[in-house]
Amino acid sequence: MKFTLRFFLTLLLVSAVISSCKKTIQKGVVEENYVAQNYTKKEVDIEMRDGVKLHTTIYSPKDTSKEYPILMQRTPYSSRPYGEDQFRKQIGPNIHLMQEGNIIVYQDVRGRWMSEGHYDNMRAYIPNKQSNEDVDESSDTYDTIEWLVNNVENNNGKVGVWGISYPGFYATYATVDAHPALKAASPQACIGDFFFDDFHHNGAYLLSYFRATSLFGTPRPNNDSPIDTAWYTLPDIGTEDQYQFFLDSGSLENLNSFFEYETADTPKIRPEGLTDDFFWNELKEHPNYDEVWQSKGLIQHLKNVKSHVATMIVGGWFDAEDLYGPLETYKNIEKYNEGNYNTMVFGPWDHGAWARRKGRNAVGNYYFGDSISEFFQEKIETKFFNHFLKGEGDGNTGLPEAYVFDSGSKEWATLETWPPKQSVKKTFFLSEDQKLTEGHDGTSGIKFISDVKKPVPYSEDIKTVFTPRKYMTDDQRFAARRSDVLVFETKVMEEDFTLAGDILAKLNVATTGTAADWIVKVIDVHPEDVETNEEMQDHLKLSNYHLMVRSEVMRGRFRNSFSEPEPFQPNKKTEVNIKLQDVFHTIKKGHKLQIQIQSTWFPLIDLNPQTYVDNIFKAKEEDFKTQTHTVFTDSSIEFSVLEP
Ligand code: PG9
Repeated sequence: MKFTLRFFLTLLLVSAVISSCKKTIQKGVVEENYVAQNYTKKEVDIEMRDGVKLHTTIYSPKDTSKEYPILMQRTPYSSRPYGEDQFRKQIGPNIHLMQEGNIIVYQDVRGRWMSEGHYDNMRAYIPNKQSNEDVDESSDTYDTIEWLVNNVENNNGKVGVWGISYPGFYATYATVDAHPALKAASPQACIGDFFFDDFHHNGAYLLSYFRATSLFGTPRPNNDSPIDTAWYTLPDIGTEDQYQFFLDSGSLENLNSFFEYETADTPKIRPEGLTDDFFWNELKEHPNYDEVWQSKGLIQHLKNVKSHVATMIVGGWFDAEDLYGPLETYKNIEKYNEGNYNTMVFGPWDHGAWARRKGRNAVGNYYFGDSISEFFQEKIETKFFNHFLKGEGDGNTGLPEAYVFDSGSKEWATLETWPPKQSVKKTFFLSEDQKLTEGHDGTSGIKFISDVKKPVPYSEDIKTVFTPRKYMTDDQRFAARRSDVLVFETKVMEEDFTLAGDILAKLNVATTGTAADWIVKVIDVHPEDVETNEEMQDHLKLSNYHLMVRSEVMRGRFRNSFSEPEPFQPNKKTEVNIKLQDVFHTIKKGHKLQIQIQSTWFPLIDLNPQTYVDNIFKAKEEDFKTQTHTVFTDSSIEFSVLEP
């Protein structure tokens, strides 16, 4: 008898070990048709309060023995594949949440793909809705959740939303006038404001986004009807040398022809000066932070997020597309909604990298460590959603207020606040002998010629992009060796020096012209004796690598106001303050901290004519003039520093 029992128990133990190994293996890898095998799919057109129907795809676990929360993503990028017998390879925020079983929903937002209605980029929120015709992304989300919780079988009445980038914007929007069933929202790399995210940085137009414009501005054919295939094409500039192409193109007006779509079912008579691309028209007709852009900004509407919505804002320190958005979303929810569960996770990622599973985590040439994204997905993101959608939901997630990765020491930190309350301000001045010093030597001026015929490249790569990404960690030695890039650096650090929070460049400048852009780059200069990592481009080494940690531009005309631009007075010393987005980066002992200052950054941003014109999108050839700029040595850079 005893023997049999022991044998049986051993058998039980062995099978338990095998099945847990199987689960562990499964956890790491998505089997080919996992979704089709484990989920059913339905597609429905949900009617909004104004009668417009939004195309919605619902994946439900085949195991109907229990109830599940609903995890939803609203997107302008399509909920395809369309057809109830067509399945995505992976669904949900990550494979753990997919494999645990959740009802996963994707919805084409109003005016996109298979949904009815008309699209409006970053549709403005309507605060006091007067009728069912007053609709926005908040009301569309509310109406969608109302339908889902009342019509989807086996749902547990709790809804989570998530999304990266534009879908992140819609996830944030869901928290505004949130439906009572919404319990968890994770806006990730969420666009906050198109004047500071993506298409503009402090008013400078990102020319490097040029090819993305048609994705968001091409009218759908057949009078804007639902469509299940891509109706837009990205402009083909015919070369990988985007620097030369855009330099040769001259004024942005000369690019209009790329946005005249004969094939789309568009009005054959274009209004004077406009193109068929409604987004390109918006960009070029509204060069200032006017009512059009201000009304689209979402950050201003985060002052009354209901406490039943827990938020986890996620971003990447090296995200070239949306850095302002997630940081401002987290900070404003924190500031105006005391008592809400609101946390942030920022890692050493580029745009959306935290959702990928690549083993080695690197941004461009620079390696940060192994399985950082996988750690986030399993130990942070899954924990957050399970707690609020399947668990206690009392906020005791075991997660910190701020889960932040130090991109210099390459370690995670769990902090009680962000920025750290222990951070102090430390100011360095720019001295004539290219030093960053703690005191300043008077107010002499350092001059450089800003040549519109030879703007400073933002990257050495000969590559035409959809949107810029890799440059965020590129080596900056190529720029440091140009006479139109001013370089200032500290001595070799004798101990670790941790930057934690935002950076404020307080420049005193002058120009012989009447307009100028000012770019500041923060760089971690590596020592000679470091081993090169496998991601490094062949012509580079990690030895003496000038890692760009943060960078930002201020279009000088907006120095005092983003909505009321003003020219410079020639040769008049003028203050230009530039806030650089938060960093968490230790300049390690043996490294140096370097600042670079320049006035062109091409074609990341468009070329400033350096002559003041009302609208740079309509500048003429003769407006573009080489000028001499001056940076005075009473300019300073104020860092947020975490004292050891
Ligand atoms: N924020 C990203 C983007 C927006 C618009 C143009 C191109 C990129 C994104 O949604 O991925």
